[in-house]
Amino acid sequence: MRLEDYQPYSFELESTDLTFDIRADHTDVESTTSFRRKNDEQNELELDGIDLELLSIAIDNRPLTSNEYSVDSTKLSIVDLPERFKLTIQTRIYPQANTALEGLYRSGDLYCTQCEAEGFRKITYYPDRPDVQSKFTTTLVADSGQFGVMLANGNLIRDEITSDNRRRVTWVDPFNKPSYLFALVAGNLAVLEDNFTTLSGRNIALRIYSEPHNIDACTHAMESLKRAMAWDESAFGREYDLDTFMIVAVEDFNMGAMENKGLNIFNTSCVLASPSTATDAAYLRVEGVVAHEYFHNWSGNRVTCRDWFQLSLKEGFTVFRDSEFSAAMNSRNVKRIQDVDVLRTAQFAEDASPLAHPVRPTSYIEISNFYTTTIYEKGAEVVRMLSTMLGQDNFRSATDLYFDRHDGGAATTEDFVVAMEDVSGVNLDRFRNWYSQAGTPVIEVEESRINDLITLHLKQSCPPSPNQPSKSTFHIPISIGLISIDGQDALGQAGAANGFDIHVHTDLNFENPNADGTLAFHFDCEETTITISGVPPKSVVSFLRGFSAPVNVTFPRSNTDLLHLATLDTDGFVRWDAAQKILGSTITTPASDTQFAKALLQKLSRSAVSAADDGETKALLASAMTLPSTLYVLDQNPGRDVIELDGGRDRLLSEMGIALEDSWEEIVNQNISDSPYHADGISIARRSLSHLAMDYLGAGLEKRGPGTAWDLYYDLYRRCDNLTDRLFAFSRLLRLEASLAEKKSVVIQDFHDRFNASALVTDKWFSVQAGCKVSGTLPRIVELATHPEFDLQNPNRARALLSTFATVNHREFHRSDGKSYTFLADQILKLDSLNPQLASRVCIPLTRWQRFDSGRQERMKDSLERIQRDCQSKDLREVTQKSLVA
Ligand code: 0A1
Ligand code: ZN
Repeated sequence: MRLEDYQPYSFELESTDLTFDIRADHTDVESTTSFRRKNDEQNELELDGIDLELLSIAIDNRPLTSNEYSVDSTKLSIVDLPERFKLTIQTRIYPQANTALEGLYRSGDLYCTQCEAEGFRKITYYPDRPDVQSKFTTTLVADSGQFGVMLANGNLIRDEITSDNRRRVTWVDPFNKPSYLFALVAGNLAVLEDNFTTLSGRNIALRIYSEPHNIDACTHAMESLKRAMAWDESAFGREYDLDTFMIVAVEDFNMGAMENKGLNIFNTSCVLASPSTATDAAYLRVEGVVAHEYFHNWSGNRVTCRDWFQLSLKEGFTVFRDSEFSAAMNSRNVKRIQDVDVLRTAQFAEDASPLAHPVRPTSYIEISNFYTTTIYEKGAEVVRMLSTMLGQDNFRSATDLYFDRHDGGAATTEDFVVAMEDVSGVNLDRFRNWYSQAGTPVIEVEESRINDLITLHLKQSCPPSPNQPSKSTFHIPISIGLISIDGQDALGQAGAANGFDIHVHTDLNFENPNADGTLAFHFDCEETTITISGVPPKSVVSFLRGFSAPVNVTFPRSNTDLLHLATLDTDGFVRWDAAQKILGSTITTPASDTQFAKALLQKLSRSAVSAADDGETKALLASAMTLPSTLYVLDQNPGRDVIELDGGRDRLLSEMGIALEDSWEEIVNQNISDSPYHADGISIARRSLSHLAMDYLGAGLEKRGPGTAWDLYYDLYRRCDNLTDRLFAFSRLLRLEASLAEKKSVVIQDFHDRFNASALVTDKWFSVQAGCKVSGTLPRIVELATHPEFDLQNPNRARALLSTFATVNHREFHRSDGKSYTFLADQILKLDSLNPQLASRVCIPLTRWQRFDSGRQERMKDSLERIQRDCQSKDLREVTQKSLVA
């Protein structure tokens, strides 16, 4: 599929009536659609359809004979049509045999749908594209005893028992929508009900459905939903439009959740939360995903995408919105750091890989492969840069204009940018390159200093990416501050207020939007110079505040300057980033050179000991003291031996564990809590701080004598009342000395038996073992893949074992004999025949082969080649083919 081939559809759809007759071994679907031809020249109707049994087809109630239409494995076409006509098609489908979880499928006893991006064509023949919209009426007919709950988009208008004792319900959705937003659900479900009064005083009924035994775990999702609804009104002026909003939790789901109009369908992992079955991270994720799907009602549903090349129009914007929401509900700095961490490890890696693609791609083979971190997370960064450049008020006016202009329509990323330009008057020509060019730009900074004059020389470039050997200049917003010797902001209004008289000279346009000492520069040329005069001695430049653009910065600077920033900068991101730099370079350099890491951790851990009981402060300290991930360090040093780096990381952990033992102990004692579990900011921050300190402490103890850390973790494991602590303790116990094997298997069994009733915690049981980075664990992973509770058909379970193994367990996944790659390839090929979308996602870690040393590269490619040769789906074929080209 190519962006340049886009053609509008030749017909308009006035209405779509669907009837689903659900039977034990098949479902019959009847669809009646009213078409109107848009112009006289085009008179061939093309409909999409895959894996359908066509039972009948009629135009204006007259059945067609087989020579009046043509049908192949993906399309149905009819020619010579009147200007207006009603098309009725009957198809038969087999939801119980649908393991791809696309279209209508069964999850346990429940029937549900997943239609984004192109699943509707597995239900009936239809123009399955986002720019074709219609009003849907949906009727479900099914056994009345078996299906207490029968739902579809919109409002329920009829619910009756038929003469043959079947239940028949009809739902009408008054809004136009594309087929990808269609949904139905039928099953025996419990419901949690609540309501919300909108800004204009309308009362909305809120319902969350789950399996009866999980319904108590839905309250956190419900509270999150109400907060999201209120926030979208105040932050973006967006009000909900239907009378009911429903969420259904299902156990088998390929992604996190789906924004179907008025009837969101969620992976249970993104709805359910109770202290003993969900971690702190899960509580935050539920809040974020509930908000994300809800926000799609405007950024996605009311204004949708013209074609799938525009996917980031809804996804990037909606991720930006949910991230702002989470920042407002929790801590802004902590959320920013988490987002940047994900972006720099996952998205930067994608951008540097053979699968790199622009935020607005120009071609694809299988659209499911494009639900990527580039479309989502980099897309959100692009929207964030626009909001930074326009400032809060103009950005809000521009989103208002965008919603207003395109309400009920299908838009492009260009429409979004034009709305931003129209409101602000800022020229965004070079900014558009963020949508069209792949790759992470690099900014090289050189600083020189003569007396009170600082000169910053800036140069931008962008490495080549597939089909894009050379790049044009980006328009990059760069936020800069200056931190004085005693930690004061010395630039801009804050600088003036603090008694500094500093001047900035540059050809770049720049703004001084807030009084916080941060200047925002528009870096839209290849090279430039910024000079700052009147700088007091020993002040340090604070660069790329708030991570103002998704770029790689090379800025050679002394550890002394980094230490200054890590401990004194007023910008949370820069503080964290400077700490990561010191710790990261210590991991890659010989063990003797730990003095700056030690000085840093000493200062930060002391601050933690004396910190007020404040969630934000504690959480920020915990992230600043967390060692950078092995893969992030590897990406800064491509080609290095990943296991060596992982070992370097562990060594630093144990060395610092010993060196600062007293502080760690004190942090643990201060932050471990005996009061009942709460997922509020301060409690979450205390847990992360205490886990961090226990990591250092435990690593130090282990170094002194094998097995000595057992009691530290086992004590927590035994007495905690929540999954966050228990999972932490469980995972650390498994990492300890091999001589503890017997004790470990007792704990493994104990964890298993305690939580066997919860599928989500059993997933964790698999993932902790899969992620256990002890050499020689592959046989255990292989054993788990044949465990009776392992199930390749359940995406959560498959990911818990396979994706965790491939992304977390560097030590064993990257063993040098390549046996783990072979194991993963075997599993991917098995998965391919069941669920191609999932198989292709599980394959991603192998496609990142370029970041590893040459030996591993060869073995990873061997596995990719075998997958390419033996795979069935175009999903996997696209991913393996593209990743092997480079
Ligand atoms: N639009 C959803 C993501 C999603 C995409 C594809 C799916 O099935 C293949 C399911 C969900 C979101 O962004 O939340
Ligand atoms: Zn989304």
